[in-house]
Amino acid sequence: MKKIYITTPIYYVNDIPHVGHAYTTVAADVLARFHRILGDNTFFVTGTDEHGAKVAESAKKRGLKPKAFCDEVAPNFVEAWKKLNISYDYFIRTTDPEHEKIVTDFLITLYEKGDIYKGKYEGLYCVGCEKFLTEVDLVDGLCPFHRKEPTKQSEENYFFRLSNYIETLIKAISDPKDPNHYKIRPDSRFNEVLSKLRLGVGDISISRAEVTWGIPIPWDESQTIYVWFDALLNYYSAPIINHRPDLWPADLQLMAKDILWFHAVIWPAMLIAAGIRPPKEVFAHGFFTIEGEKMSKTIGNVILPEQLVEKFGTDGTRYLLLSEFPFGSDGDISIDRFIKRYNSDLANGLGNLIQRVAALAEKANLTVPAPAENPILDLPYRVALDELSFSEALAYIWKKISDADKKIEESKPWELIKKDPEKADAVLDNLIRQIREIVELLLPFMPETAEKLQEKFRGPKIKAGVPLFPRIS
Ligand code: ME8
Repeated sequence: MKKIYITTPIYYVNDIPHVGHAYTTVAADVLARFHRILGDNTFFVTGTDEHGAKVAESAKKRGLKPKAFCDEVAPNFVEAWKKLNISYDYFIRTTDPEHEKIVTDFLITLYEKGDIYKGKYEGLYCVGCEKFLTEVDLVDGLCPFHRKEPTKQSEENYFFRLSNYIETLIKAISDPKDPNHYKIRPDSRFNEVLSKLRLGVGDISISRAEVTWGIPIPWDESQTIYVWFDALLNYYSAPIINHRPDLWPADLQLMAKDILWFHAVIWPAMLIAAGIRPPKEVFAHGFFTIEGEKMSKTIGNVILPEQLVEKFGTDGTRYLLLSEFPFGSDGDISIDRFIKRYNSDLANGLGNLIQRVAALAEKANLTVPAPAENPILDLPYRVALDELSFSEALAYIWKKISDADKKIEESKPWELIKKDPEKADAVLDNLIRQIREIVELLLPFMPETAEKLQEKFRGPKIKAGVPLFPRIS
């Protein structure tokens, strides 16, 4: 049985779950559901990133102790994922004591190997990013992501000898035969990482003297572990906490391009340093804007998953998020375009086909045989999903929908019902088989809808029922 362990980033717990988080999480969910259908041993993890300066600041603003604050807000993510029907196997929180213990032990391993040393750090820190920036990163003196001036920080920190691993990493990403080989996809991102590695990379600070909200450095309690060092290890802790260490290495780690460097360079280097195999693949999808603007609280254009679910339903939202633009690319979304696409693809396309065929089958009083037990998913669809080309997999399904529509137009079963009932039955029987195929392919993307349709078209008698996707404005 093939194993597949899929992860999303663990999102900063202080943030409100928004459509950006939903994008990655829905994508991961589609893959997890697809692999479960294929019969693979699937494990899907998401969760929340709960330590560090940013979370501590938010807790202070709310007048709460950091842990109490995290306990209050972490359920926001659990709730959001429930609304989107996310089928994660485990939700990890970095304040879980088991995770904290794994992080501490991991750090001790690197320390004992001589990969950690004390040094002085001076640099520009952006709390929004939870990372040091260089002058090159700044735009007009500001962090380009958070549009804030970074603060100057100078302190004694512990460093990880990342620079020692650059050659190892270059070999690991370039040579499929390397024992530490891992893929970075899409290719453009691979090239980006490779050229940056070739330019040379310095060591990184992995502790903080100023930040108290974090896991203490075991041999020096005046410092806490840098939030990213702690957070990345969630991927490794989750299987151990679940008593399934055999799930490691992760097979597919999803994120957006904003945090690719942490996942494609720092994370594998940490693992290789500890003698652990890196994940098999990291995939960075694009960033989307909202009507051409970066999504931000300041601009006030943040879209929340529940707003979308309220308007388009759970499955409508899942469909719209993944069909809008190719997964690896940057894109733009807008509610207006979502409405148009909903009406054209879901109300007219899928909804209309279902309604027409079901109504005709009812009218013809058709009897259909039970569907086959083990449907076979078409090859082009499987290839598209293996490539994480969600929009292509969906386009493949929608091509089948329009083919079925054409078939109805050509054969005019509503006329045949009177003129030639036997032929009408044959045509409708065929259409129902096509719909069943479409429904199988929809399962990972629109699970609730697909299950309802499986029920509706199971036979022996089919009823028209109510439309699934009434038009909206
Ligand atoms: O970075 N377009 O968490 P985070 C596409 N805690 N994806 C988007 C997006 C957008 N406009 N906005 C957010 C962190 N995302 C760390 C991760 S992992 C060990 C620690 C998604 O809450 C995308 O997946 O800032 C991005 O990588 C992630 O949210 C960042 O989430």
